[in-house]
Amino acid sequence: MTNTDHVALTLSSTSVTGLSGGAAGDETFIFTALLFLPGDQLINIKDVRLKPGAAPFHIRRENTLQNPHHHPNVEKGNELPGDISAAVASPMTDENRLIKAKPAEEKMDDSKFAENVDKLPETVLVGNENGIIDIVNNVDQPIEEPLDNNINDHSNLRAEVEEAIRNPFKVSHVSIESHLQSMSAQLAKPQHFHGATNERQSAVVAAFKHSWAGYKTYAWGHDNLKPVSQTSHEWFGLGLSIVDSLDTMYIMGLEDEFNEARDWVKDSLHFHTNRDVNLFEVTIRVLGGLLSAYHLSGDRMFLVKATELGNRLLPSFLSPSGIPYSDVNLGERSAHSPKWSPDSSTSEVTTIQLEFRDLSRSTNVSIYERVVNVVNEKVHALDKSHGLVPIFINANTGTFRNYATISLGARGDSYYEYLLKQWLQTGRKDNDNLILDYMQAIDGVFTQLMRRTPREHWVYIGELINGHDFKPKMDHLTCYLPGTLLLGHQNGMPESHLLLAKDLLDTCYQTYVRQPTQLAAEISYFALTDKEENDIYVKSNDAHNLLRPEFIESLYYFYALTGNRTYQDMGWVIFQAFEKHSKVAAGYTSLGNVKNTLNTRMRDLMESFWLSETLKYFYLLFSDNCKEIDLDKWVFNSEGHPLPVYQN
Ligand code: DMJ
Repeated sequence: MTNTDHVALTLSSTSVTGLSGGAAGDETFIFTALLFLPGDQLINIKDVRLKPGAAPFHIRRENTLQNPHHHPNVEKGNELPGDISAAVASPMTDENRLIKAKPAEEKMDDSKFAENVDKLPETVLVGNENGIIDIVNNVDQPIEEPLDNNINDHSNLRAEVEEAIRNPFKVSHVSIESHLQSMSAQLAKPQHFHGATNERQSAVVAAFKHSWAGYKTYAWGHDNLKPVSQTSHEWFGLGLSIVDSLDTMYIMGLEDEFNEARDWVKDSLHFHTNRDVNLFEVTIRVLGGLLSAYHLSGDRMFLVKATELGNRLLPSFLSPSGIPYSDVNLGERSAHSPKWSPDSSTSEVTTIQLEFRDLSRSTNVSIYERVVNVVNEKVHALDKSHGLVPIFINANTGTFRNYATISLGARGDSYYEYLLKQWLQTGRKDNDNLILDYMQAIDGVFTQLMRRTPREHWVYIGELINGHDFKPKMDHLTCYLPGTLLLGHQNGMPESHLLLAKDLLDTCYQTYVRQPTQLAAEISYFALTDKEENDIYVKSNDAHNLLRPEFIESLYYFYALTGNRTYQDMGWVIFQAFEKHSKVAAGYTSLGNVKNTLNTRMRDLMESFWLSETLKYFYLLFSDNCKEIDLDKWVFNSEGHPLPVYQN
């Protein structure tokens, strides 16, 4: 394929047959010349075209708690309305902006946006006697819906779940195939993509093909490729790289590769092995990957496999509380807490809902959605700290672990992501706890976790150790947040979310371009005082790069929702850095040290999220059509798999 090739692909159901490491390295930061180029702010509010009538939540903030670290240097006149305005007013000067923002070349067509968010409740935030912020609807009372509050309180649900576990090849007492046959008219129709249309997209496709060739040669059928030793890596024994890649290949127009992966799924993907797997990882990667492949290709074989897998994952939900156990044995169909702890990770039990709900909506079998709704309700009912959640939760008691860390990084991250995305998936319902919890959580981020560095004023999201003690540490995982905040703003969240998104995106970019390799470390630290040598720094043990997608994902949302090509240029810098430092003869490898170009210490693993997320988001970021995937119609799961938005 040449750089300018256009691939026309029309796949139909009939045509388709087919966390640490690193030792001491060079601690010196190298600043690129670009860093000091004069320019406008990277993101201008006017770049962002809000859906007409959006921003429906009018929040009175006079009673909200103040974060004293919000705005050390904001001058009067720069302030935005409300007490958080100064918190997000950028202190960045023109001199230290990286790249001058370019005008949007793709004009957004407002008429194509989904219906306005015009029926959402107005809310007010009031401080209660404990200083905790309550969100109070000042319009209608929430609509009471019948809930399966606890799977054990509802013998029907429990009995249905147990029946599905006993007969994983059946739904509603018939084979999965017969059931789907009976609802043929409602099954997904194939989507159409045209392949790469420019040199940058073609370069990403070439990177995918290089990765795929290495995987095929040295690790076919195994979970991951070890591209340096040219061997395979097994985690769950589910061919993770194949299943995670299906939709990426479909979107990129790689018909031959898609078909060979499809054949492997049909003939060789089995779930009967007596082996513990992680509920969350298998849900986002395998269930999400199969469902996305089904919705894009219209090939019902993927839905059959997804349904069998859904049945085999159900034992996790038979805990005393309804909060799922983290580990499930797909063959034995039993589940338990992790061996090392009685607790599940909070992000894990709250990052399975998009997939289970989609499985129910796709099959007209309600149990999958009902079991995850129980989890939603349980977690919603728990006490939180300013809307923020501890990172551990006990599946037996259904309570958060006392004094657990609060973080938007590892084990906390996608709780917040899925509050918003579930609300989008279900048609942005009025008075929905999901969006109210999301808003309260982001307010908690503002008041409890967000700070600026003292000299250069980079905005970052820290952690609360023991739930209380602030630590100026941010995982790369947190760099998903700018994209999620922008997506929320596009759907009616307040202006402050946009401004935080913008500032945080800038900071995440810095975590890349300040490193000699131009690749971000797994964890970055931020100065608390102006006595520290650097505003942003990386400890030697945190200097690894695992080919993670989060920042590229955020760049994608910024491009998709603004059409501003500046974000493509930022992504291109990073893509080239991966090409330079991570590419090896048999694929792309994780690195142990991003702080020294001469000693990157290859770690020899190509995680499946490189294929499902990082390369997919690069490809979509570089598209000439910022709406190649319409974010009004599709919602990406946490592993980068697009699933359809439903109207309710
Ligand atoms: C992916 O598996 C998912 O994005 C998950 O939500 C977080 N970790 C990895 C990528 O970094």
